Amino acid sequence: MSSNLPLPQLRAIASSFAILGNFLGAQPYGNGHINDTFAAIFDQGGVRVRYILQRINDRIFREPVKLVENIAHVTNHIRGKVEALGAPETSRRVLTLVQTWHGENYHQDSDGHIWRCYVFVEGARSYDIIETTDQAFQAAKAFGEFQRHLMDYSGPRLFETIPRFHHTPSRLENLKRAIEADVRNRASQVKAEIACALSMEPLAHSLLSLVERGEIPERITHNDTKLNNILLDDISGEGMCVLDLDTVMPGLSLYDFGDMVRTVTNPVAEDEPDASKVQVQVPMFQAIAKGYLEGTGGALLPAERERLVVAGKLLTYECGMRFLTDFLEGDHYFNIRRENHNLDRCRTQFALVRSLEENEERLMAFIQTLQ
Ligand code: ADP
Ligand code: GN1
Ligand code: MG
Repeated sequence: MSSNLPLPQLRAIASSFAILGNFLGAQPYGNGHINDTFAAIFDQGGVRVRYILQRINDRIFREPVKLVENIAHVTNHIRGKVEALGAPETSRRVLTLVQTWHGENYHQDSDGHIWRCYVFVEGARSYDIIETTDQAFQAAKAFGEFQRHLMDYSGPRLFETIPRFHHTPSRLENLKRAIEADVRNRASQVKAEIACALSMEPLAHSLLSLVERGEIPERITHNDTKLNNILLDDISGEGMCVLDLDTVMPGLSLYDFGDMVRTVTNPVAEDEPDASKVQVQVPMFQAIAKGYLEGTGGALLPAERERLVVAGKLLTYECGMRFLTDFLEGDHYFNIRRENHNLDRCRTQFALVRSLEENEERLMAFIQTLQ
């Protein structure tokens, strides 16, 4: 989601990037929760060509210039891989940063905010709710391939854009601090959600303890593999382009798989006000497990495969806690569009964790069939 900006301001920003032709207009675009995203249209020799303009959220990403440089390194590496594979339409398969007329990967506006510009990937779309198991498979396969492409990344060390991003025990500590401070006097309204979050504390340590024991490796991961961060081709349905590279940094493959479980197996929107509609879709889970294993091309260790279900529970729990914390703190992190928006989001997440627990044996039994 994006706030609106006056057209002359958007025109000035768009004109700082090395785009030929005439600026026709720009509109807020997409359903992201973090950055301000616009689709800008240019007339290039009689053809209307779109670009994505994004103002990076610098309350969340404190070093936006280093973040854009990360993205340049990652996209250059993946472009090399895609080209080596001989895949057609490279600029639809990896994000392409458009440079400014000065040859920079970003533009700084008069208020000091950092903007970037991407080639718009046409003929593909992102989904907030999945429709078919094939879409689930394709999305997971593409996120798996993304992970595989980064396994031999040897460019400059990537900057950690949000420290401890998936350190779930820290997320729980943040929640406890928010409950204690209760700056908006909201804690009494959410006693059940607080109790639920606290009762699941052991889950918070489930993957970190494996990393500490050296059982699962750190890799370069995406870390925000929600469904609307991938574009599926309109015609073939293939997972075309992985988006939202702001949190690409060292992490666990299981974080990427877990966030897909969170967003793909839920049959309703993340912000559905009636959490009783949340019920894990087992065939969707099966499709992403198959797709991710295929995309990663056999690179996942048995210790990782065994934790695919736990990862889903963990990432969903973590996200639910983050929404609850933001609700208690007055909604300053995630973009909201209505009262109690973060609370509705938190409730769907906790309902999904419960449903994953209820179906755990079935899901685990399916994973065994894949090994
Ligand atoms: P946020 O960090 O706020 O989630 P994203 O980078 O995910 O921002 O972008 C928001 C939305 O904009 C995406 O979900 C997608 O629909 C759309 N989008 C982003 N980049 C492109 C692109 N290069 N081509 C087409 N659509 C894009
Ligand atoms: C945010 O940027 P977006 O909308 O793709 C958030 C994710 C959350 C997600 C919940 C940088 O993702 O971590 O899981 O919302 N991104 C950041 O919908 O915090
Ligand atoms: Mg996004």
